[in-house]
Amino acid sequence: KFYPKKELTLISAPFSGGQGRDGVDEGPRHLLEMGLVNEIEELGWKTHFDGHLDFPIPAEDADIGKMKRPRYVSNSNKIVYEAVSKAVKNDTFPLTIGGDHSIAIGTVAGVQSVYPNAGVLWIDAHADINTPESTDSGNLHGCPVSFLVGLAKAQPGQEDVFGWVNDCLSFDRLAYIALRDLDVFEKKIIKEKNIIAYTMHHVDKYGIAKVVEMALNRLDPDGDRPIHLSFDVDAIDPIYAPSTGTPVRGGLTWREASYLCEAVAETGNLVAMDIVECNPHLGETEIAVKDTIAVGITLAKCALGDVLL
Ligand code: Z70
Ligand code: MN
Ligand code: MN
Ligand code: MN
Repeated sequence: KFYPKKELTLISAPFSGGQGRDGVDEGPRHLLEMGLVNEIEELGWKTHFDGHLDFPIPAEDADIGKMKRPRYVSNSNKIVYEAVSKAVKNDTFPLTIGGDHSIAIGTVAGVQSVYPNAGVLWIDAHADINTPESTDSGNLHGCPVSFLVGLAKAQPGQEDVFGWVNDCLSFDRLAYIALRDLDVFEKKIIKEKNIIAYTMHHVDKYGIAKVVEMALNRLDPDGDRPIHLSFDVDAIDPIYAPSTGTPVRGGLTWREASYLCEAVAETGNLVAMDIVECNPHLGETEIAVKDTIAVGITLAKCALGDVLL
């Protein structure tokens, strides 16, 4: 089992360059203002927080193929990578709060740099596995997984800005839960590579408890892999988490999402977590925003052992 120590490094990644909507970079500030650190400390975790990461905007950042803001996304992720790998090396639990999901290039690569056998549980309405060629939107938050598993390759003559990511994750160490909005290429690659993937259809068919159990059994058959939980709040139904860039109906309930995090915590193997895509500028009302931020805090608490014991 990993982490009996209960020491956490909070990494704030106020980054929105992986998609087109302002405000997701303000997610971290809202999570902090709503008391994230205090809630974590009440669970007995010593928490280190050195302030928000700073992501310089490159002077020149022309599209590369369809990719939008490639240098900004890559350079920012190098900063996230350094922060996460340092936190893990210091024997602390990195909780990274975004920001859009492109920051998981850095968080996953950072965890993998210290735990090269770690499994990644990707909880999301989307698979985020588009390549720079397959993406329709050009938004890199729809592509982080393709870089991590080595599907994204710079084309001849193209500047290789993501070359440093270096396919650190093997297909059998990735598992999805809550998928329901996939592009044609994404469905194809999930089948072709036999990626562990549970959609909302599976959640309805088996229930969340069984789905988490099956996902963990396949991701970590011997129960000896560190687990990295990368949680996109759009996995959750917009009834509960409306303030996000790409809300998709038919998602996890608050309780299913909470249970999922609790069940992962229960393995004792969770070594890192990301909470991404809270956008406090979106949402019909102030209550909608508050609800979404509150969901983010709840996910962190459940993953950090609240209600267990
Ligand atoms: C689409 C794309 C997306 C959120 C990922 C969706 C992108 N597949 N949206 N995460 N919130 O643009 O690649
Ligand atoms: Mn704001
Ligand atoms: Mn995502
Ligand atoms: Mn998503």
